[in-house]
Amino acid sequence: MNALNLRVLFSLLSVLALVPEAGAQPVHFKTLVIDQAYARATAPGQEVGVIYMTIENTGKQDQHLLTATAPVARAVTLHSTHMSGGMSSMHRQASFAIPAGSKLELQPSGLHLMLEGLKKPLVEGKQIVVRLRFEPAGEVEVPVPVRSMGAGPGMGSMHH
Ligand SMILES: [Cu+2]
Repeated sequence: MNALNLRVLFSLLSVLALVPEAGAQPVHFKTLVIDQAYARATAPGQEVGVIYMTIENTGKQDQHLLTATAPVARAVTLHSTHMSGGMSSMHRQASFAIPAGSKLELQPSGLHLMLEGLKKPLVEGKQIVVRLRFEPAGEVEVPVPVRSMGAGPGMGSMHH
């Protein structure tokens, strides 16, 4: 390989090295496709954070998300959101079902993963990791980019 080819190779590598920082790359795990993962940035001292994503089950077998963990939080819980009388409230779920051939969307005002006991604030532009345990697929790590607090309903109006 001559010097010119090496230079082309290195410039390609530096472009590729930037890709993970863009985040939200789909994660393919067995028959599951996990996409559009992101966490909401948190204010200093805020103890809870939230993660959204889509989970598609392309297989012929139903899957269930049973538990999740993240190094950045003491615990990660599965939540649903309910509206009543203009107030939203969240309820802990034992699992999220992803039936064969379906796509589950975790999104604001809906299902989400709750980060509890944050060890440090979630900073916009950074990336955290969450580990998901599916039955029967098993465990997979998903990179989760942190986005600004701005969009969507704030955590301030939510109550457990
Ligand atoms: Cu919640």
